[in-house]
Amino acid sequence: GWFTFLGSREARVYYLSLEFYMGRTLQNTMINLGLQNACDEAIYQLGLDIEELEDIEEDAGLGNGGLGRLAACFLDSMATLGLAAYGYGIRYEYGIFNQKIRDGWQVEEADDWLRHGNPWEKARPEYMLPVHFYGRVEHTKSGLKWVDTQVVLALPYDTPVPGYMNNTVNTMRLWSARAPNDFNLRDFNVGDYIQAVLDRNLAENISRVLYPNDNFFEGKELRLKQEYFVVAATLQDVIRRFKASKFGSTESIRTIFESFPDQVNHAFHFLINVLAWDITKRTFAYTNHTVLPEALERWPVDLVEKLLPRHLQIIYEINQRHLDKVAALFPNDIDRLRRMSLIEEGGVKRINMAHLCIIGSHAVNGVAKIHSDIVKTQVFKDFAELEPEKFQNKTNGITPRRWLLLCNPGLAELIAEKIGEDYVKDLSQLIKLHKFVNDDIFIREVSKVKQENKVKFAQYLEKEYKVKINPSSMFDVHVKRIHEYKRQLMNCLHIITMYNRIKRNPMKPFVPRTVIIGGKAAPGYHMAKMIIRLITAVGHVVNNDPVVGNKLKVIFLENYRVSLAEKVIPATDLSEQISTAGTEASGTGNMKFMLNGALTIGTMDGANVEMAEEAGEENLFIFGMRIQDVEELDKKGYNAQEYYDKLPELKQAIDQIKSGFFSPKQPDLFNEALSAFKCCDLVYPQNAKEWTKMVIRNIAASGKFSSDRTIKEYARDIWNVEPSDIKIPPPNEPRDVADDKNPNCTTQQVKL
Ligand code: AMP
Ligand code: H2P
Repeated sequence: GWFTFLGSREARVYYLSLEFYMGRTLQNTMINLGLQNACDEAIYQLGLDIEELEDIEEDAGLGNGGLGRLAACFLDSMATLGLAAYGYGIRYEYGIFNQKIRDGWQVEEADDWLRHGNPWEKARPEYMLPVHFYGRVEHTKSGLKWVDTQVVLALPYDTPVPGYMNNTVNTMRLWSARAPNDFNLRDFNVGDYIQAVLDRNLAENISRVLYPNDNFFEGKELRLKQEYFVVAATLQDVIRRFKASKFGSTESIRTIFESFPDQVNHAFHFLINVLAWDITKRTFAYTNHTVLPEALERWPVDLVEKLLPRHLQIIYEINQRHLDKVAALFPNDIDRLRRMSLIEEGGVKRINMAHLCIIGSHAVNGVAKIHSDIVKTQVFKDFAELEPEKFQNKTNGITPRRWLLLCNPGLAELIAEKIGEDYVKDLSQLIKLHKFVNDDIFIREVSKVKQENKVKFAQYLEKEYKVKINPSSMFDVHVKRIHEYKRQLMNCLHIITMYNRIKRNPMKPFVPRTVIIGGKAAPGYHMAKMIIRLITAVGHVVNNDPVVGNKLKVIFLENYRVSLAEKVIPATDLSEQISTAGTEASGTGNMKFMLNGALTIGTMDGANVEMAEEAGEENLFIFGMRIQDVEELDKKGYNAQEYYDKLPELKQAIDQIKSGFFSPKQPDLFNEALSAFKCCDLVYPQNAKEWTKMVIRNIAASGKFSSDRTIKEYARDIWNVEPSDIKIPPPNEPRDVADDKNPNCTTQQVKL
């Protein structure tokens, strides 16, 4: 969720997220503060290797995948654009698990990322706040009261977020759960002091661990506690800051709340307990990140009633008013009322959280054109008919600082030589590279940088994992969370098909290929884990077949994470973005590969559609069904057998998996994995120069996908705030990085 305070230059933007997938901080800080060269030089003088030092830092893995990394890119862009923006989230003691591969299977290890301390954070005990849970609702003379609650304290930790070369440092504030000192002593366990101290863990478990699900809703009580914890603590903090500001301090409470929406935007039920419904709507905006039905939150009413009894009553009240409005506009349309209700009946009664977000916000947006269309015309069609003006698109982006300057200095420098350095803050300038598409020297230099990146990555793999790959083969990379809709299984069928082609005709020329697949499976997602096992099994057979030799290698990249993405993406030739049309909301990995000079093999899904629009469809390898084809096929009924019967190579691959060819010790291992697949046709590159020209056309066309552009659009169309690119020079006395006792200092400034 997001929200902003104040429609003007003083506005504060609040980005609330259960995930901030920050990765490492050291190099990014040096780059954004313009200190990288000085630091490199100093470290070199000390006889040390800066890259070795950088590699010691743990990733801050407080996210699962694209959604959490988007939040991190947005923080960088908001600071770079000079918006007074705060990221608010949870300081998980354990981030996303570390993935180990044992005997070809995924095993999970706890991510104890704080073991050696975290030098980037500062605890702020002076801003600790209470959050209430459980209890009951009492009728009193002054109205309904929520009483007998259990209190957990929210202790904030601040991390600075520097903008790129603009003397601006924003704050990411993450809450840690602390038990009050009288926890379980006052009301319970009287006399059992030891047990009461041990029970403090129960309260502090709220911020213990990140839920490792990607695109999947699991209705766990602890997760609901996490969600309420971050919202309740953050809203109190925001209101406290507002009251202390020049807008809040001299006003009466009533007036404060009247001017609140102009100053804060994104969506919450908690707030209506404090503010009126229309103020809530004007304050919040809702961004939808997925349309997969199993990912959308539907909290059981019983659970909400137990944890937040008063909030449930308020949700019922909101629903009543909402349905009255719908009924007035669409009389006698009972089915529409059922579809649009916040409460889903039939079976377990549940609250549809997306419905609540839509009606409680002034804007609703998807994250790529195709996705925003689906949101508006399919998934939330009824709501768009009610309030069409709410619905918008904001295509995702990535920060060019981390995803080009930091991870691919060779390419960044080459680009700067041609078009200057301003593109780092205005990525649309990459279009100027177009005039070098036929420049032989530039073509050679671009392909040389790619080759260097590939050699470096190959050396890394050999050192860390003892696997040898051929750096002159094509690096075909499929890295992202393992999920059926992302179709790693289809990629695997393609690998088997290539293998069979080599075996059938070993003398026929074959473009040597190294297929690299990486990503974590949610620990409870059985099929995703089976897919990993299939990939490692196929790799075992292919990599050890002397007939195949150097032509084809299959690597499962262990423990894919932000810092590993920074290594593999610049070394990639071919980027796999092959989700079924209509399933991947946007994707952001696709953009990182495009910017780093990989060509995309992909479906017309998510932001791939706009990448093809920018670069020209002829500069991507687009294949597969379009969204209309998927709809038609769904109507007609999808019959996998038909494809199996029609396509002999596919039949062979499936038969091999079925017969235990890749798992001789356990021939029936993969039977269940075979139930779902789709097929595809590929185009192979043959001509190195033509390939690099396509690469240059892609880089030149990737300017749209900067998160700076995304944030500017949110600022203009949804938050009504103005980015201020030019910052006031720093004052003489340096200020405490997160000193928000200076209410007039919207962004904090650091003296270098
Ligand atoms: P996607 O759009 O699914 O390709 O993923 C978007 C981005 O999220 C990637 O480029 C990575 O930066 C990050 N990402 C996705 N999955 C993971 C993962 N398992 N571990 C670390 N980072 C990931
Ligand atoms: C999700 C979507 C992506 C989208 C991202 C950010 C939930 O992340 O599926 O398509 O780009 O949000 O909006 P993920 O990459 O984890 O699947």
